[in-house]
Amino acid sequence: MSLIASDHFRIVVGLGKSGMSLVRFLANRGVSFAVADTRENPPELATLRRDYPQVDVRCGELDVEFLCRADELYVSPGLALATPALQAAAARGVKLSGDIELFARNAKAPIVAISGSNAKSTVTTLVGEMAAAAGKRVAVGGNLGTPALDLLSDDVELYVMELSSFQLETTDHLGAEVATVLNVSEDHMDRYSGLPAYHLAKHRIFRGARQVVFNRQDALTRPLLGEGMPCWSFGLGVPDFKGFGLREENGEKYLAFEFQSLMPVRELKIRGAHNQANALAALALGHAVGLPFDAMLSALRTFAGLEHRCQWVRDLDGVAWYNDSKATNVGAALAAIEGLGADIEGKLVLIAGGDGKGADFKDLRDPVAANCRAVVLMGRDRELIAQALGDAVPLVRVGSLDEAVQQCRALAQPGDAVLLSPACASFDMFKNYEERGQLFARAAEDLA
Ligand code: UMA
Ligand code: ADP
Repeated sequence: MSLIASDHFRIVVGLGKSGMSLVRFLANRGVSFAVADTRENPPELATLRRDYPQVDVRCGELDVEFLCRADELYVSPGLALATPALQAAAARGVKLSGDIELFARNAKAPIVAISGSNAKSTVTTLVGEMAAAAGKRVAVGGNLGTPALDLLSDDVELYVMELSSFQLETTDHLGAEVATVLNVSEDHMDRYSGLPAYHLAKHRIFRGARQVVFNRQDALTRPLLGEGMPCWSFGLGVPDFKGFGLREENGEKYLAFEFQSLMPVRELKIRGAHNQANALAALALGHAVGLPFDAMLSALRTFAGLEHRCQWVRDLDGVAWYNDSKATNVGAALAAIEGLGADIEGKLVLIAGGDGKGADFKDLRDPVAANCRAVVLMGRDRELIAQALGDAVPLVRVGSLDEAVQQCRALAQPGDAVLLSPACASFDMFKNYEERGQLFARAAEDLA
């Protein structure tokens, strides 16, 4: 069964990476469809016109009459479902769906589904590496890397999927073998009415799941469980039955499962308490899908972390420089400030600011006061951060990242670390967080 009715008409809304994966998927299955995008020149327009010249594409403001020709709209995660034209179509009986729903209906191998405000990419990549080390034919992607539909293949034995709240909003029934929300802290408050709405979107990941993994240190990650649902936990405390955690033996800290020590923490290449939690989450997910411990531990010993996540750039005159450009929300920046702050002799000189997505920055104040020598502020929302920090530490305002790097060079003392961990998205000043991180690393490397 193709699991997609071919006698219906669909419209793909949004022609970015996920939209283009939908186009390929629908075209390969002979489904009739069109494409719409609110942008005049969406990123994949040239590819679509080259590879599928017969497909009807409408660019610019969404036309409700056009949308209502479809039985179902596959909406990009980049577009809010609250968009009036989408809501108008929905009110007239058009179903709003997305690429992950189609993926779930068509995937024949078990799915490990991973969401959370932070650490998704790190944990997804780790579970992927664990599965590969165990000899599984594993496909890794979703919100990270390859779009979900492009991963579908009869050869795949296990899917490891990073899923965003935006993708989950259009997913009715995922049916994962194991699902987790790693942590919940404010993010994307420009798309949600508040934390409850965001939390609700994230928890859609548990729909139809056969097993769950939750974070013992974050009550917001616990799903409402059906009776008898196998349930594993992770957290930095001592683990109990069905739990992954940390144990101390002869003065040495170990990653542990239930009452069994697995591996000394010092053998991990990824640093900081938050990364210990990430390693434990990956072990719990891998264990739930039957990966052997020896393969999982060998992956943990070699995984050096992803680019732009608390990544060491260089040492200069006794000051270490770290790129944490992926810290696009307050929770991620807090993990870096507290994690790295505890690891260094001196203080942090922090670079923060950008597009705050409607976040409240007040939670930064105390950790910044405890760990930072100064904060260099840039970007659209720098004054909002300045207000939240008050007089906790000296604040320096700059107009560019290069200027920020120069200021940090002047402010940092031997034993200190300079940390780019903006607590904000990058779109006000850069193409994306990767560009921000690369420009920071280059500017830091150029310092003499
Ligand atoms: N847009 C419009 N009009 C449209 C469609 C999109 O203006 O009709 C704009 C929106 O501002 C939107 C942006 O374009 O935010 C990108 O939308 P897109 O449809 O071009 O996006 P894709 O290239 O398909 O990328 C999406 C995910 N993007 C978002 O959720 C914003 C990618 O996650 C994901 O990798 C990709 O699908 C494949 O699955 C990126 C992301 O930033 C990495 N995700 C957020 C995050 O991680 O915090 C959730
Ligand atoms: P995501 O895909 O959810 O954005 P990443 O693995 O890319 O997650 O990490 C994003 C940011 O979150 C990085 O800045 C990283 O330092 C921070 N981070 C990593 N692990 C955690 C954690 N367990 N809790 C909070 N923040 C974390």
